[in-house]
Amino acid sequence: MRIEEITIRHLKMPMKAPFTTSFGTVAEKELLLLEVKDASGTIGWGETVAFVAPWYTEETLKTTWHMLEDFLMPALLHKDIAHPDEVSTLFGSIRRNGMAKASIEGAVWDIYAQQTKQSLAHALGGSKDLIDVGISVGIQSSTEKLLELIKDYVEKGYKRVKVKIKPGYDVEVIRAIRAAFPNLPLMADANSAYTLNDIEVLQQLDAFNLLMIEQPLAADDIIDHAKLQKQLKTPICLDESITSLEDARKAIELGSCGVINIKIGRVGGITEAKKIHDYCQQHAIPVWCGGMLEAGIGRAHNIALTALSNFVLPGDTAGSSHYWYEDIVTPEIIVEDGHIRVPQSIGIGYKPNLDIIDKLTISKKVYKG
Ligand code: OSB
Ligand code: MG
Repeated sequence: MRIEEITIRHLKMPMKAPFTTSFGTVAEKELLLLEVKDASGTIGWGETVAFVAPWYTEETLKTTWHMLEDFLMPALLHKDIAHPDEVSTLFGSIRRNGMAKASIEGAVWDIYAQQTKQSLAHALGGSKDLIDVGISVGIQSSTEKLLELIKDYVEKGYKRVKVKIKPGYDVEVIRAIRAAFPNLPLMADANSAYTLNDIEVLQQLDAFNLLMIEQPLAADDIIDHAKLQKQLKTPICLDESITSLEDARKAIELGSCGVINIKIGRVGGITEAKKIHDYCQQHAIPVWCGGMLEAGIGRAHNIALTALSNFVLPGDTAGSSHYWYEDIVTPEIIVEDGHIRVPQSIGIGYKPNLDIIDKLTISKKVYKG
């Protein structure tokens, strides 16, 4: 294939409820949607996951646009490529900026799946028909409100619940959840809010039979996490700290974690995500697919990736209606009994809905190189 034209749309999507983590609140999601066209006219879609502010990692919506416009699109446009794995080679001289890279690489995978007449999941080597779905619950204004939400999610059939924690909103909150739901598969995500000075608080969480504790320490750390893991019974899951296969190898060698959350954007694309998946499988480290409050295109890519066999733990990719009044794809992505059915049709299995996309678009630019 040869990419000849890319349309970037900047979308603003109202959320049903604001999502709060230890680093801040997202009340409205902004994203870039990439419509990528190759010489034969096949169109693939990609979505950026960076937030407007650099809270989670260093990338923002504006840095992703800058990287796409000034470096990534010039490196890709009008080049002959035989396989999506070559995209990361074309981007090889550009450091980091994984979310920008992943947005365009995901669209190339979509085109590749269509041209080889297979589902994206199949193109990636995935064979699951159903994937298990968990839910991530943001920080709430009261424990009562949190328990009510969890009750609703448990009744809806989600396979595990993850709650956000931060200093001062941790042990007592988890204790209350455990008391109300003794057998719930439960985990906590700190989004880097603690340091080794908080080790006693983190050790108290060992009493609650959590599946794992996600990213307790600094977003770029694997050394302190290794020290912490030696003093915790609960497995540590790394999110922010893992930006590449090399990071995963080092973290596993050091004993910094027992689980890895794979996010396509954070690791720079589907090809790198697959490599991390395979490496973890060889080293008996279970993985699951994280979420970034994606709209339908990003969600569809997550679903296809999760069809790979070492995604053995429920992920954070909920259905369209969890965050959105109206998603940008049809059919809507639905969760039934805690499962999403992996589409078997050609490509990503969902169609971008241009009427809804146009309604949510605040600016648009076409690039032909
Ligand atoms: O750390 O996994 C995270 C949302 C925004 C930023 C970071 C994270 C999250 C989530 C929600 O936990 C995932 C989702 O529902 O998409
Ligand atoms: Mg996380």
